[in-house]
Formats: sequence, structure tokens, C-alpha cells
Amino acid sequence: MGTRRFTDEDIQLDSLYDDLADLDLQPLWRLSGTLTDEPVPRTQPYRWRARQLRELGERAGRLVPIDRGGDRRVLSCANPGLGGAPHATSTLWAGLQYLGGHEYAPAHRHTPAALRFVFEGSGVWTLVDGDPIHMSRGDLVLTPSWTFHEHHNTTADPMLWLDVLDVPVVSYLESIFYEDGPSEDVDRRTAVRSTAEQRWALGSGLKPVARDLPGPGADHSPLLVYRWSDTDEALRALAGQVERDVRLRFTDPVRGTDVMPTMRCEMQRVPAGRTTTPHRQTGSRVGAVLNGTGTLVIAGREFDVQPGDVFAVPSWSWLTLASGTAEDLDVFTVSDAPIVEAVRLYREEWQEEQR
Ligand code: GTQ
Ligand code: FE2
Repeated sequence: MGTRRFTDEDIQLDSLYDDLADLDLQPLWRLSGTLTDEPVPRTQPYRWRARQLRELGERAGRLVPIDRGGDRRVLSCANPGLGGAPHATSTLWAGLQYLGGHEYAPAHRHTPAALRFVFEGSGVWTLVDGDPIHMSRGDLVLTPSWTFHEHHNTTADPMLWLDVLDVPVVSYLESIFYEDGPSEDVDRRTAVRSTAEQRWALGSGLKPVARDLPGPGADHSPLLVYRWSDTDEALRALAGQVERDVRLRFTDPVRGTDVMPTMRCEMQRVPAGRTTTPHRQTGSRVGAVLNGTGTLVIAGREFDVQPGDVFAVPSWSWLTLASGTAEDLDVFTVSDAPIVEAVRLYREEWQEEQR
């Protein structure tokens, strides 16, 4: 047994570390986990159950009024890996919004971009920069960055939808701006068909060419809503041509790019009784089940799913979808892929078939 002798060098080193800490500096050689072999996501694989979201939304609807100051009744999905942040993944906000019968959520705008995917009901109009957009089950509605939006319910029935926003990214970039609408007036306009659809949902690869019509603008898809009936029809047409699951991307009808600069939206249909090839990609995803039941495997963790369930897929995590035998499984996903691609970090791969 010998006594450890502190050399003069040890003492100098200790004092170097103390001084570095005092001056808010950290030596790289004492850090680990900075450059990992592969992504090590903080986001955990997770699933929020429809039944619980619905029940808690309804309870909030009875107890918590909507007014200025707290003008959205949203239950935000807080991934347990993110230290209490109200974020579903490291890059995406996902929230269940509950708007009771005849309720109104006042106009505002913000730099984070938002989209809605409707789970239940059909009595709400969202006005996007004044364009009244009707919302019903399975519809995807965009409220791009800095566009004014307000929601009003014309019926006595509540309505439930999933909000996905790029809040964590905009917040990380310290670029959040917010503004209330121009007036406190309630705008309860409705329309059978939005202006956006009249101009840009012409279908069959057609786009309008007219001198007196405003162009599409560069920042997002000019088509602000994608109807479930169109999505369903396209999925059916595609499913007739291939044996396996089919996947559709929602795109800008003019440019063919993603609907917004920060978020990619897709809909996948897994025919009854099938399992998808395991797939992974960089960047995180939020998913929502619209129809059918099944099982998801996310990074080795298994989750049974039902319509209305919301789930989180961490970056570079294997994802497999298996549908039940009774019905096709329709899953809507939002990812941060446009950002990941823009900075040239996008990678994806499929697991080789084991046969
Ligand atoms: O509906 O405007 O989930 O501003 C979070 C922030 C929804 C909305 C959210 C929002 C909204
Ligand atoms: Fe908003």
C-alpha cells in the first residue's frame, strides 16, 4: 500500500480544470458523446392513445374556456426523453386540439409553421389569411409560417384534430415571433370550397395560367388543404398496382416539392394482414393512425395502435408497421425531412428481406 503522491503537474492540471470551469470553457478531451458513431436520439419511441387523448380533451373542454391569453385548447404530446419539454420529438410539436361546439379560437400568426390532421368531426372552418377552409376527418390543412389563422366551429359537436408544428426547430434557431390577429372580431365566414382549392386543386396535372391571378408564392404549397376523399382515392389507385403497402407524399401542386419548407407529410396504407419492410431515416417523425388497427415496432419497442393514436419515431430508428387482419391500416406521418435534406444530412435505408 502506497500513498498516492500528487505531483506538481497534477496540481497544475486540477487548477487548469478549475479555471476553465470558472470561465465557462470545457476541454474537448474530457467530453464524451459529442461525436457518436451513429445518431443517439434523446427522443424516445412513444405512443399516445386515442382513447386517453379524446377523454382528456373532452374534460379540458368542460373545464377550460378558450379566450385571449390561452386561446388554443391543445394537449401537447411531451416525449418522455425530452426532459419535460412539450415536444413530441426533438424537432416536432404534436398536440391534440379540442374545439367544442360553437367555440372559436381567435386569429393569430407565428413563425412556426403548423398543419392539422383531422381525427373527428366536420364542423370547423380554419381561416388561413382569410380563406375559409372547411375541415373534416382525414383532411390535411396547412397554416404555413406567418399566416394568420383562426378556427371556428359552426356545429354543436366537438371537433378533434392533431396539430403538428416545427416549434422545436424554430425555437432552437431562436427565431420565434408571434402576433395576435388584427382585431378581436370573430370572423365566422364559411365557404363550400376554399379559394386555395378553387385555384390550385384543379387536378390532372393542371395549373392555372392567368395574368390577373396571384402566383403561388415561393414559401409553401399554395394548396392549403388536401382532402381525404382525394388521398383515399389515390391510395386505392396505387394499391391496385402493387402487392405491398403504398405511400403517398403530399406535395405542392405547382412545384412538386414538400408542402412546407420544414415539414414533409405522407400517408401510408398497409393492406390488411401485412407487415412493412423495416425502414429508418435521419430526422424524427410524428405519426397518426387514421384507419385500422395494427402493431408498430419502433426501435424494437412494440405498440398496438388504433385510430386516433399518435406516435413518435426518433431519428435513425427502425420502424415497422403491421396491419391487423380485418382492415387496411392508414397512417399519416410528418417528418422534418425537408430540413434534413436541405442541410444534406438525409439518409435512409430498408432492412434486407430475411428470406
Ligand atoms: O391552432 O394555432 O397546437 O398556435 C400550437 C400552437 C396549435 C393553433 C398548437 C398554435 C396552434
Ligand atoms: Fe397558431
